[in-house]
Amino acid sequence: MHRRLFLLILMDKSIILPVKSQCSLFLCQSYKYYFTEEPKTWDEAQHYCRERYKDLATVPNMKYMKTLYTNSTETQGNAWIGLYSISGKENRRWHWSLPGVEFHAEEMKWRAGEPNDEAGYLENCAGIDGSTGLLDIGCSNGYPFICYNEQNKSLHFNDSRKLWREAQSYCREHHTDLASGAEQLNEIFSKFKSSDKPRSWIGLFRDTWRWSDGSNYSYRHWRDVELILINESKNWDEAVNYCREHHRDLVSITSLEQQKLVQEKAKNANTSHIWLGLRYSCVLDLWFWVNDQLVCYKNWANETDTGDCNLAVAMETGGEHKWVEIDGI
Ligand SMILES: [Ca+2]
Repeated sequence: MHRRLFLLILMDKSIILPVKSQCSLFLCQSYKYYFTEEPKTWDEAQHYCRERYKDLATVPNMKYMKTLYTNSTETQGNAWIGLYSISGKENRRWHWSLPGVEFHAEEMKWRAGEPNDEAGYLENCAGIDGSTGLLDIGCSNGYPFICYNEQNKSLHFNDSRKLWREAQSYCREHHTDLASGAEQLNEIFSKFKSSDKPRSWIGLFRDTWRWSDGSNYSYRHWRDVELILINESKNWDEAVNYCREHHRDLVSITSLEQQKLVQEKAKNANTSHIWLGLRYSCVLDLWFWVNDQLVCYKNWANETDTGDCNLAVAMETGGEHKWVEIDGI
């Protein structure tokens, strides 16, 4: 992580422990955030915070997320927080979406053979399938979902099909969160037994993200990536300029999940191909995404290593949505 950013968040953690209280550590911690406007890499920021305060900011739930927003209204830049990822699928950990609910592997009722990352694809979200049990599923599939409402301690089945992240956003907006924890899971199983409800998302997911201070909070609040199809004919350079001027950037695809999201959008194009943010650099002799990520996930129609300059990549808007190299951009 070497991107230089404008602003840095620091954290001071104090622990209030009423002697006779049975509150969990989760409820007994409070966080105070300090902002620093010195540009630093993430590693430098972590070192700085650990020397002067406690650590880079941990964000355990929506309440603290709002505190961060409130405290940063005078600044418009990005700021590091203490969340970092350890690469490698073996480093994934399961979490419940509802903050404060701890994941215990022994409470899971997986269907036989699950979780299995079927066919080698990463399946980082979980659903419930009839009364047979839980299964891991790729998060960019659309399924009905089950929300939990904290106010009246109730579960709500929703029949509309959404991606896992969309379902999570919906539940957080209209209820509290996706259904989470062993108690809710048992209630769901008993309800499924007496009905023919379809396969549905619950609030179980896994990722490789960790908090810098070592806490195990499951709270994630990723900005929704909005994919916008521009039905205008442009060359690759014009397309990049257009996207950066009017939106953020040309799309980058670094996983099968992202590929699926983009190809759904591509189906609505009125051309045979759409540009992707992938270009060949003669100077560096490699392909690079406009978001600086390396090309790990690939979906080439026929990758050729011609070494030609001025190559860019477009996705087929039909068929298997393969990537093709386009010369003379
Ligand atoms: Ca599976």
